Amino acid sequence: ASADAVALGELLAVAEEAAAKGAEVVREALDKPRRISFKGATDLVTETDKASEDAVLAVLRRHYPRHALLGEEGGVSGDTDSTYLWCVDPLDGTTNFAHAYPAFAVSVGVVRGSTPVAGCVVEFAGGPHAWVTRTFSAHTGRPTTCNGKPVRVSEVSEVRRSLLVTGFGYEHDEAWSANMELFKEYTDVAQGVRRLGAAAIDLCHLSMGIVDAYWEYRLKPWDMAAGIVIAQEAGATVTTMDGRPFSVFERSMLATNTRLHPEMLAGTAPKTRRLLEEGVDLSPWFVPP
Ligand code: 2AM
Ligand code: CA
Ligand code: CA
Ligand code: CA
Repeated sequence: ASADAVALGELLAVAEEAAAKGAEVVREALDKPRRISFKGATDLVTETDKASEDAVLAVLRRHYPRHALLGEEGGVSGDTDSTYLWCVDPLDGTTNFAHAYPAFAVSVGVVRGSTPVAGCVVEFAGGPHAWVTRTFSAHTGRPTTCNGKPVRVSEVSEVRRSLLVTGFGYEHDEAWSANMELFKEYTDVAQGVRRLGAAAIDLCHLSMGIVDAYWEYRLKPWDMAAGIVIAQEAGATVTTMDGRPFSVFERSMLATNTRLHPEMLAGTAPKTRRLLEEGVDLSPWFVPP
């Protein structure tokens, strides 16, 4: 176990170094005009997404030339037979970044099999005239930190006392519509439901107890890898939205402060099972060999 802990500590140090490099690129870009192009009608990408990914991947390749890498912008590279797969979201919350709305991040996570084992998220908060960053770090078996200090999920134990967060991807499909219904239902019963548009940040906010539960359909490994280990090591429970064990290749996620998990599942599971019965594809995004 101690040899494992050393390896995890090293993986985390590299995740932190890589995320910091990406964040430097993002920070510098904030002072310049942002040039936007479109992958789809509402699916934006900027030069900064790509520049940040290049900076992050350069650090990972230098330390681990034999590991597999998966970046949102560039896809898979490196040795796909490797035990480790790095999942990189070079700019999570691109739409927010494009508008200088303060909820975007650089997310670097490393997955063994289908389990995230270490990750770092650098969150940009504050907004114009007051940008600040928060760095969330975690590896399995060690408490999550934010800017070096331990963080913990909330102790809220009833949905009626909770602040929730969810997300909607750019595919406006059946799962998206089902989540619109869930959004409406939870708005009636929780103290509030937020939608920031940056999955990695939602998981970090869960880890520090400023939201109590988060769910979403259609997530990708790079959205979740770092955030999952950050949330779990701060006390969160993570499953699929129908209550099955979680893997980073699944396409629905329910992450809670643990106390809320049964009550939240009672809401998300029936709708998710109905989607599956209707033949909506919620199968894992990718199955590792
Ligand atoms: P991105 O900014 O890295 O593309 C899951 O909700 C992910 O989808 C988010 O983390 C965000 O990742 C992206 N996303 C959120 N809202 C979106 C929107 N309206 N259009 C496109 N992508 C969105
Ligand atoms: Ca994107
Ligand atoms: Ca993302
Ligand atoms: Ca992104």
